[in-house]
Amino acid sequence: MKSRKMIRKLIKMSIAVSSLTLLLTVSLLADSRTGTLTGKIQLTRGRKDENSIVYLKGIKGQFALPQAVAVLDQKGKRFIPHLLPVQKGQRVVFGNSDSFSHNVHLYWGRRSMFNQVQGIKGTSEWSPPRTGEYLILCDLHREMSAFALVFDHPFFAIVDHPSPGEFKIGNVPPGTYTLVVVQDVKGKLKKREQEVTVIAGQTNTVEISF
Ligand SMILES: [Cu+2]
Repeated sequence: MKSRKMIRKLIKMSIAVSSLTLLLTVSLLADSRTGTLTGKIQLTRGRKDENSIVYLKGIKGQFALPQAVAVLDQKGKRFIPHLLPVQKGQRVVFGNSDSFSHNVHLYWGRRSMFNQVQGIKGTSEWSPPRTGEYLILCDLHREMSAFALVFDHPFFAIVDHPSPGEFKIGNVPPGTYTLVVVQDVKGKLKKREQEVTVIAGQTNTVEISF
C-alpha cells in the first residue's frame, strides 16, 4: 500500500514538472521565434539636424497595428519628426506646441488627403488609408515640410541624429531582408539599401554610412 501511494505521488510530481517544462519551453519558443535588429546610421550628407528612418522592405504577412500613437508635432515652425514612419491604419496625432496657429496639409502624390487648421495647442487626428509617401505642408508657413512614410507592417524605426543615430526594430520574423535607410536631401527622399539577416532569438546589428 505504502509503495502505491509513493508511486502515485511520484506520478503527480512528474506531471507537475513536465507541465512546468512545457510552459517554459512554450515561452522560450515565443521569444525565440523572432529576432531583433539594431543598428547605427552615420549620416554623411543631407540634413543632420533632421531625423532619418529605417524600414524593412518587402516583408509579407498580417501584422497587428502598433499600440503606440504616432505623433507629429509642430514646434518652432518645424514638423517634429521631419520623417514620420507609420503603419497603415495606425492612429496619428498632429500637435501644435507653438503659441500661434499652424495647418496640416497632407498630399499623396498631388492628391490632397487631409487639410486641417491647427489652433494654438490644438490637435487633430488622422489614420493613413494607404501605404506610400505623403508630403506634409503647413499652408501658413511655407518653410515647413515633413514626410509620412506609410507601411503595411510595423518593422520601421525613427533614427534620431546627430549621427550616428541608433535604432531598434523588434519582433522581426527570421529571414534575410533589405533594410532601407531614408533621409531628406534637399527636400527629396533619398534611400540607401542594405541586405540584413535576422536570426531568431538574437539581436542582429548593422552599421550603415549614408
Ligand atoms: Cu505652420
